[in-house]
Amino acid sequence: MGMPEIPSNLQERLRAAKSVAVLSGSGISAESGVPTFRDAQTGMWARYSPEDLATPQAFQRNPRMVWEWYQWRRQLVLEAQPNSGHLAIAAMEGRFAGFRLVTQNVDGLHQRAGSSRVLELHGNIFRNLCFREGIELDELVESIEPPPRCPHCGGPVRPGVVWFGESLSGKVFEESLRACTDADVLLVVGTSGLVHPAAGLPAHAKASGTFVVEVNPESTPISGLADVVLRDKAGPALTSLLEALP
Ligand code: BV8
Repeated sequence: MGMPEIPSNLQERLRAAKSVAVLSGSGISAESGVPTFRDAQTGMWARYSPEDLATPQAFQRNPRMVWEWYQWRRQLVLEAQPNSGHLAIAAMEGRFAGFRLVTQNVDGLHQRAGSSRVLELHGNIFRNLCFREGIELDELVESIEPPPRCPHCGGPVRPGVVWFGESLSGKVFEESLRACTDADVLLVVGTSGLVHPAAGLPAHAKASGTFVVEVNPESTPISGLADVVLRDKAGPALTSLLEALP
């Protein structure tokens, strides 16, 4: 299968663009072998849905199980490599006067691909926080019964991600909203557009006059408002897009 065609209107928009923003979701990490949020969970986690595990209530109910789910995911991500989609986005950074990357992902693969100043709406799976105090921890006290404990108060340690029912960082969200609405072109890559408030960013961008592009093999609630849809996988589509740049 040849590389995806980039429509001429999109090529023109990118040529004229001073600022470009990208909003990515777990679909961009799929080609790295990291399951998306709505893929069936595999192995021992098959019977759980992420929405049931990624909540403060689940952690309070069963800290060991939730902690071990994150340890399993951390290992998966450490064994994964950034793919051509991550690399194309990292390369785009140097091609526009203004470029911002906003991600819903917590896997850190954009940073490993070379992207800088990544706005992580939902935190990062490799950070550790005290569940009681909310502060970030650099060292943990191992305990016989996982999760490890906070060295200050002895509380259980949790991953530094935003769980369902938890508020995003106001600062990060404001900066992400501005990045999307200030952009001449917004590339929305690999997201089902179901998780709010992140899923509302493309509509805000569109309302402010941004040219919105969706890159996703499947249609989503964002497809209807996109000016261009590249119904393709992120890797090949973003590689073609990068090659079409002046
Ligand atoms: C909030 C970190 C205010 C954790 C994540 C009831 C009570 C409380 C809140 C709510 C409620 N009802 C609704 C809400 C709001 C809730 C929400 O939106 N729920 C959804 C399920 C309806 N949101 C929240 O709770 C947010 N906080 O609202 O705060 C508040 C506070 C208190 C009380 C009320 C409100 C917090 C949301 C953040 C949750 N944390 N991650 C962790 O990772 O463990 S979200 C999680 O989903 C991931 O970060 C993931 O990125 C994100 C979104 O999913 P997607 O990235 O879109 O991934 P998905 O699998 O869905 O789709 C993949 C897509 O890729 C597909 O479209 C597929 O076609 C495509 N694809 C596949 N392969 C490829 C590809 N695309 C390109 N190339 C490929 N190769």
